[in-house]
Amino acid sequence: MTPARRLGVLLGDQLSFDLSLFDALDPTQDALLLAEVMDEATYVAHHPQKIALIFSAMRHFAQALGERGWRVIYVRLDDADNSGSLPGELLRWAERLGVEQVHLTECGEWRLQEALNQCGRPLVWHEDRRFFCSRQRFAAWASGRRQLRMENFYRDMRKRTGLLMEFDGSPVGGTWNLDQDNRKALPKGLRGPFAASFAADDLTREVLQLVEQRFAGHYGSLEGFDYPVTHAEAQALWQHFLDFGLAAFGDYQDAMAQGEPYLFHARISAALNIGLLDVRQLCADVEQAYREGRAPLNAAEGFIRQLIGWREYVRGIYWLRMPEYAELNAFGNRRALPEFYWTGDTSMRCMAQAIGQSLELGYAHHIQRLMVTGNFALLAGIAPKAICEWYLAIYLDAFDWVELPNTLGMVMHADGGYLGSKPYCASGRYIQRMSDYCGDCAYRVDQAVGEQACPFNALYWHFLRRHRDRLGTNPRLAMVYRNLDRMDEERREALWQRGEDLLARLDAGQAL
Ligand code: DLZ
Ligand code: SF4
Repeated sequence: MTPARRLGVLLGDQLSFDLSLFDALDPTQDALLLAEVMDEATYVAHHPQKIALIFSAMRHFAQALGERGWRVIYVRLDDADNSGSLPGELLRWAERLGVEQVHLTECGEWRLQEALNQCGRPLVWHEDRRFFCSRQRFAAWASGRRQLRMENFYRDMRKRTGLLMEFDGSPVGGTWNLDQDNRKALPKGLRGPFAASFAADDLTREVLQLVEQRFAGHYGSLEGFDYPVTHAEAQALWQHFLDFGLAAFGDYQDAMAQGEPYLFHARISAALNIGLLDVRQLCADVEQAYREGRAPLNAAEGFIRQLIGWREYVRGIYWLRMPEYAELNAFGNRRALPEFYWTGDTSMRCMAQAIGQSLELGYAHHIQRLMVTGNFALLAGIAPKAICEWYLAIYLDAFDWVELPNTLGMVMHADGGYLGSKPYCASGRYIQRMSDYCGDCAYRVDQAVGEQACPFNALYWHFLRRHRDRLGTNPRLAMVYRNLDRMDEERREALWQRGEDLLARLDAGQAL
């Protein structure tokens, strides 16, 4: 084995050519390592398409690095000497190559960073510059603030990046946040654009076979795998969104419709989170589309807000608060995750649709995640760890840094309001307003008690009542508590009983 001076380790979600680690290494005397390992593929039972995406994208990236003149060591899952873990492979290759130093880019997940730091070899860490806001910068922003709020962070980021800003320092259009203009329901008959599609090449087909053989026990379908696995394909998906999705994205960002898994969403989150797209480029393209009149401001601002606001905000919170953040459970929830999250087998139409498409595609958009599957878990008092694990396993874009704060903090309010000022609890009425699900449902959205009544309705009031101690003083919930208090006693009791009954059914392992 020809020795190398230094070894650069690239993780499966670090598939970018412009990592700062490359600046520190020299292709003529250093080597790069990418390793498919069982530990990463199984620390949760990832959706088979997620494993396929990452392995295929890793193999394509290794090939591209080789073409650029790098010496690449690529470990396949089935290689005879594969130790099964990233620290194991790092040590094995550092020794075989006799390297002086091992270089890495900051991990996305605390778990893996800990494991690597404890591998017994000093490591040279590089900042992950694929984000606008470094961990240190976020910590500096957060320090001394009594309360962290996305909106304040977002405005700071707009000023810092200059995105959608006027020369005088004011936001383009005069308002920072057009969230109010992102909430239109889908007019009847309007459909999203045709979906971009990516044919599997030989390399991807080989990976699909491997995943089918080795991960048959994981939930989720491998059939119809249709994700970009190279930078060029990811760029094509992005261009498809710019051409056909962006203009209507703003209006219908929160809408849901049967048989429309993507609507006007870009579906780029998986490609972005593993490094196939560059966030700066995405933001610049969206701003340009707005300035050239190809997209309205509510679309451009709404999209940029997701990237430089929400996405970077949750990452900042993750690194600020880990590892104790993962243990938080402000409501003391202990209920197991209902079986139907793994099968989609429920009479609740909204849940069946959102879960069904998640199992089929490894994808659901933010409102399906927040206001359908997430809202149900919140109202039903599911244990945060159980629902967090589900999101982490089932979505192709899910890595702990982004999934955990979104699920534990935003969806479950399990951090007691650290990340968001109020829980996103809602009755069936919200789902009815934003979707066409209710018309085809076995339950009646206009009823709250009785066998036919939409479960979200009674569970909503049950949730508010059982957590009155914690939520009753929240000014943003004052009106709903007033409504609860105004109900006559009989109605309040009937709602409580219906809620109790639904929760008892969940505890007995029955589907709803
Ligand atoms: C998610 C994932 C999977 C399924 N497999 C691998 C792998 O075999 N090798 C690898 O380097 N990375 C993989 N990943 C991504 C890592 O889990 C990811 O780098 C960490 O979770 C940190 O974000
Ligand atoms: Fe979902 Fe209730 Fe509407 Fe059925 S009636 S689709 S359960 S919100």
